[in-house]
Amino acid sequence: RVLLSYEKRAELASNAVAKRLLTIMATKKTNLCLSVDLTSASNILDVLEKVGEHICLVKTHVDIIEDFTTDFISSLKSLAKRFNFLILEDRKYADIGNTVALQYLKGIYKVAEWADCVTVHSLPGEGIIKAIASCNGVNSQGIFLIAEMSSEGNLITGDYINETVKIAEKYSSLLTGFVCQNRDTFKNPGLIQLTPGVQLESSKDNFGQIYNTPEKVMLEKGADVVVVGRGIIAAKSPETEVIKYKEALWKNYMKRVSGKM
Ligand code: UP6
Repeated sequence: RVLLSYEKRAELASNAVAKRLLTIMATKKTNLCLSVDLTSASNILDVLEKVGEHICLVKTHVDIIEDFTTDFISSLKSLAKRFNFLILEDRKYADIGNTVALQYLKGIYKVAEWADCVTVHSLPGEGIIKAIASCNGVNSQGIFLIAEMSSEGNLITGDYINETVKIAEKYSSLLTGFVCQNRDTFKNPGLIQLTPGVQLESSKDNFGQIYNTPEKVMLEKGADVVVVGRGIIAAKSPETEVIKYKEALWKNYMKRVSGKM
């Protein structure tokens, strides 16, 4: 899987969002996802104005925004269109299917109306995937299933990972990919490995987040789309930093597909 180009992977993907994302990555020559974990709508939009051309995906946590409005969503969508990136709401749904469908469609945020894809825990079982897929949002739906986490001491076991991958095989056309940390976690080349926990230097934060380098996640861990949050948004100049990440990731992607790893 990891030796194939994103163009080839786009051909092999059966999920429409996976196809679109892989095509954007190949066209824009970037596999960087910005995790825009800021609490002010205008700060989010400002950062995206500056870095939008360098990313394939923006990852939001919409429930941390203090001044959320539907205007914010309109602006976010127009930036996504202008710069050609997709939107992933990292809600990490984890309840029974019926509740998740309500959380996805209703409430203040109406995620189904604007997010191209969402993240979902496999913990409740396959009903959670069926529930999201049954909601007819405006967009074609994409789902990233969480198979592994980046945080130290997380409770996910080998059996949990295997069972998660089995569910994914059954619903592969509904899935965009996995949130996971290792290249051996799954084999299907039509699914995308989204890997968070990345900074330019290996390190940890105060709450157990573990950071690996771009080189390590691309060459050893098999990441396809790489999520960077504070490495970019907490930097003095996000617009300078975003280019460093984009280039470091793409250089290692090129190494990987040319077989020089
Ligand atoms: N995230 C992880 N690890 C996971 C899953 N998701 O860090 O296993 C998310 C976090 C955060 C982002 O919720 O939004 O990725 C990482 O941000 P950071 O680069 O600032 O640590």
